[in-house]
Amino acid sequence: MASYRLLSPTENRHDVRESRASRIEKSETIDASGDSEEDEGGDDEQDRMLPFRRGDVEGVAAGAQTNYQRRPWWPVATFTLACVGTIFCLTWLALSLDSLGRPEPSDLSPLEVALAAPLRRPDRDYILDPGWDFGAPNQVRTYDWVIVDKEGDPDGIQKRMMTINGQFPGPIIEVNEGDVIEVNVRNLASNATAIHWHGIFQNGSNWMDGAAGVTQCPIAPGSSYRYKFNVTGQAGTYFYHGHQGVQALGGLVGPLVIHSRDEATGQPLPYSSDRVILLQDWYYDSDNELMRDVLSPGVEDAPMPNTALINGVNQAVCTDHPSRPCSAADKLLPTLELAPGVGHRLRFLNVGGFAWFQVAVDEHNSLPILEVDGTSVEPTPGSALVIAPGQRYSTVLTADRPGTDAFWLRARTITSCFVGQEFPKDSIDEARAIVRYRAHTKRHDGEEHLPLPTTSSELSYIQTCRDMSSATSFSPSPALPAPEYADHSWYIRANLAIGDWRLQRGVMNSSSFRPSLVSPTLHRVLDGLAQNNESFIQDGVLDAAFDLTSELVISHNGAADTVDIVLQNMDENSHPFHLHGTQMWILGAGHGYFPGYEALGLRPEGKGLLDPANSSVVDNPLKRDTITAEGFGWVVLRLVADNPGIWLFHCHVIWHSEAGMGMQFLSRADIMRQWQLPEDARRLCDAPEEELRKGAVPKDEVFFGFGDDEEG
Ligand SMILES: [Cu+2]
Repeated sequence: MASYRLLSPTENRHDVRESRASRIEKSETIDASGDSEEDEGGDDEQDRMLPFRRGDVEGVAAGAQTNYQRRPWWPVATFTLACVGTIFCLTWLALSLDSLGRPEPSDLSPLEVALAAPLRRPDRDYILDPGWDFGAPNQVRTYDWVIVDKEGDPDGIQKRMMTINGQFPGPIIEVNEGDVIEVNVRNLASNATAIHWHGIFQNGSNWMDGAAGVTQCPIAPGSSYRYKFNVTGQAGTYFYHGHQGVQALGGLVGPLVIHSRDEATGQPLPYSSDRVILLQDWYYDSDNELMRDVLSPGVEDAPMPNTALINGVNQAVCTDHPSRPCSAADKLLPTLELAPGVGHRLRFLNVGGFAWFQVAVDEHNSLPILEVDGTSVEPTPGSALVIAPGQRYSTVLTADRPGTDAFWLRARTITSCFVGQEFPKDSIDEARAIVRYRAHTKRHDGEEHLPLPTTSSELSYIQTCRDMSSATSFSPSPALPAPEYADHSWYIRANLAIGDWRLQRGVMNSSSFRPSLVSPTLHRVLDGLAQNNESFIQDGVLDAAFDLTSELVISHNGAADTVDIVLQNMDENSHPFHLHGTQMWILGAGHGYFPGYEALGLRPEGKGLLDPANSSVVDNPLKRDTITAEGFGWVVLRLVADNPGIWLFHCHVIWHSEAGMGMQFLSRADIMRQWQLPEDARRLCDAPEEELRKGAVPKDEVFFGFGDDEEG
């Protein structure tokens, strides 16, 4: 059992639990195998939570003995019991009468509750629990979500959104390493959906990965699905998002934090508070219409966002958008209230679909980094972050600047990532939040009207679009050495290409990914393996089992094959590539053509070190789940393909992934052939195809004929 050193006093724990009652419906302890059981250690646990209870009781008893030693004991005991009983009865009566006067939440349907909920989430919702029990027994953490369409105005301009429980962004999931996350999703929206848990390994639960058409059929409108998986062998900052079409853009996104067991004691940089900060680009037009437009014949540029949000908020300038319903008067910017003189952990997540962000806090030139996509790193000096869609960084900000107590936190979109494209004149390319030093934090969520910061930024605009690791050396801590020898090396070319009917599509080698929403890859693989179909068992490119023009699937059957991906970006745009289920070591990256393994200190095909005395390339390279391949550049990634399942590898720019810039890796078919797909996972596919396709990318055929007319 880990230590409880960071526990706050008992009453604080009580408050925290009360305020979180709506987040966590119930929890139960589990044993090491993940099975549920009754709370056997309950008494033991309570004793630890109330360390002074026994002593206090003994003290009272001793006092009583002194005062009443000449009287018989029973009248005192009877009187005390009578008093306690009366107080209990009166309290119960008062509570019952009080509740009679209020409408019971159960009188309202989940849809009504979600529609009535305020869209905006209070700032305090994204502060991690200060009384968190890092040593709690592993347990099932249960969340009930209703997905609803809702008119929202994150920055004042109204838009049709897709929300979880009527709020935006989604609720935080906060768990310990080894816990089980259970999310009951009830889809009351008009489009089908699937929820992907970005960065979660899903070891042994591939069908919970939430990639529509890859690991599951979408959850049709009106249907429900229970996601249940454990989070073992990983900790840090993650998120979840809709993985059908471009719906992650319209509100279906939220943070997920896994605490490591030694998080309270093992930090090289101390901090006194911990919170998540979600960054995202934001579009005013309908996401589905934008998707249809961008996939239409002759369209080559992705749509440019109208603005950017921090934790779901910004302030629009309504007069710039006379044709849109807008009221930004009540849009107070998010505020980070920080106790002065100490450090604060800020977990930045780029949950957007398109823009890279440069992030800094005015006048704070030190922003050391602790974590990169779930990998703990030696504290790495820095003053600003560059963060691609899908990436996360944890930093520690020390509230120690003299002179003033309010500063702007800025998240600025990096325009050099959009080659040849400009932001529209009326767009906002910088989202801001207020950093305020406050000794006695009163969290009134902006009810008080304090003066805004007057600080200015010294941040220079950057001219490149690369990951921070291209210029900064990150050292995972503890060290995570990569294998020296790769069993396979795959050369993958990624680009956007204009094909038939003048349709621009994302391409990997010669494949443009079209997921099958009615028959996900995982289901086909499991059926094929059950029938001993040889075409699913072979190693390498599965060209007999899949049509390579729409599904490039590469299989690794070895017990723990080491696999290299040499990713060559043949496009002027940068692409942030995300691999589901596994982290990747970055062995090298650069501009131009891949110079060959020798340039990295490795033998051809990655088969061992060139010089056995020099192993620096594999000693402790950064390991993460989302990396940027810069425009006309390359990266070499190494992974161990030991997680059984089918895993999507795709660009996290949503316009590119939905245009087909994705492929799949199949790992450990030998283990998968023993799997029995859960019935409820299979049942999602029973819905009619037109229901499953709601909110998905239109089929290419929809556009056929268009181009001919224009050209003819
Ligand atoms: Cu891309």
